[in-house]
Amino acid sequence: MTAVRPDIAPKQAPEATRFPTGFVWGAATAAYQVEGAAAEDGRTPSIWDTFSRTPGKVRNGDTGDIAADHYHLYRDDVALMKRLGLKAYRFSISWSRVQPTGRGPAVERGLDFYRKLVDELLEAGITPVATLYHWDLPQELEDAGGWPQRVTTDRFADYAAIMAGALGDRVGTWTTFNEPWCSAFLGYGSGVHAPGRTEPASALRAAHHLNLAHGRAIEVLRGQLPAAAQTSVTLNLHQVRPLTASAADADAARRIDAVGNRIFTGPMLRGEYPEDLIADTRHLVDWSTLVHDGDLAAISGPIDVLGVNYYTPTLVSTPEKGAGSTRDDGHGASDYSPWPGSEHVAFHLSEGKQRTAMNWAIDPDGLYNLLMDTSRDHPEVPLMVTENGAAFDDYVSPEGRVEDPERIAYLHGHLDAVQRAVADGADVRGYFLWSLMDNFEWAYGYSKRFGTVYVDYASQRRIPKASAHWYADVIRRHALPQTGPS
Ligand code: IFM
Repeated sequence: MTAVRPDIAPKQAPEATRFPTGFVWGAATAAYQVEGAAAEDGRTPSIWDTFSRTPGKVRNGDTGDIAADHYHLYRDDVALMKRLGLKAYRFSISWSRVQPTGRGPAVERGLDFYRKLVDELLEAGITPVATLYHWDLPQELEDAGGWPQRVTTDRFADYAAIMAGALGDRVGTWTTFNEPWCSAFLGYGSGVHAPGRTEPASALRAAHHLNLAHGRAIEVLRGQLPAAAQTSVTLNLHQVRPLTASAADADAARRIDAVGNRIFTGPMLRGEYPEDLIADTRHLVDWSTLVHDGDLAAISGPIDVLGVNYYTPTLVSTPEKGAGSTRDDGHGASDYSPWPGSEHVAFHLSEGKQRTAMNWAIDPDGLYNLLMDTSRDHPEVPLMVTENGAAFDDYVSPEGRVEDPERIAYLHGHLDAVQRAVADGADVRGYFLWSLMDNFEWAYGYSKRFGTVYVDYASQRRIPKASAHWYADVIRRHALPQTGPS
């Protein structure tokens, strides 16, 4: 027998690092982006129905009228999720489907859709994760003033009670809002999202009322749901970086962190608005009258999980840096800024990084840093990556396949970042890929494909992309493959 000399022994592949026991593997969608059936079973228009019908607001004049027709195809979609081995599905509820006009009694036909969807998921062994609000305010509530009006928080608390009553016996994880920053600042600041208003003061007022509505809904959910239920909110926390080490760029980063992140984490997790945010914006709103006694206590009721969405970092400077463009912050072009009080900050594209079809730099370290920073700043709350993914220009090959190696590389890099953050102490409980399937990408319509499943909109045929098979394999192993994609 020939002994193998230690110095020439074949290199053993290192044992793949497994994700923590109980780490949740999921995929996410949102009602207006996938459901379609916009006028069926009593649903009334939301602000996105109105916005997408307004000429010039959405690319190609696309609307969510049909979208991926999930409303009719949900059984097939759940079966597909099961085949992929998904353990959880994060979806949102269309408020105007279950409570048309946003007031008054619920419509049973609307509630039935979600009951059936949830039952189908449970039957397939997939955990439902319900988001109450993913940007689609009933149009009648916008007509009454929308999120800048405090009364909208009353409507949201009523709606939360309806949903807890209808689904509380079968949904164990509830999220109040998805990315309230977008609702407030893209919806009422830059106007690139519905309802398309460009009023900096209204955007700040909307942010406070979204915070308050979150707190009030958490209280309602806590009062109605079984003790084991988990409550959460999902924030698109900006991983803000200064362009240079200058004091001016550090101040630009501080400002964007304040109005991009701490405007939500401050009241929700610390029970206070940051003083620097108030100073930066006090020429626009009177915070002392906007925030009533008791609001901060209501907003800061405990949550069980903080959802974090991450796609790309945010690189900022003072405007004198020249190369920066105050318009291209990655959130869509507008003559109006979504950064009230900090309109002068310039945004930059990171050099030397590959980009997605959204022109967003691919930077997994941003996710690592975001998870580490958030767990350092808020160690009391476990984290969940509730969205991460990428759009690429996917197409079906003549053989009927969709090869998306760039998406596999993106997911591999970002899941590796999650694993590094977990190894370094961040309490990250799971990962939801955005998105389960191609869908209506807001102002970009159907021109951007974020899905791990391709949707042929003409036939509504679903084709799992190569990344879906790759993700299924990761889920099965509970670990990343040893080598990244070439
Ligand atoms: O499609 C959106 C989603 O609705 C919210 N988070 C970002 C995604 C990609 O832009």
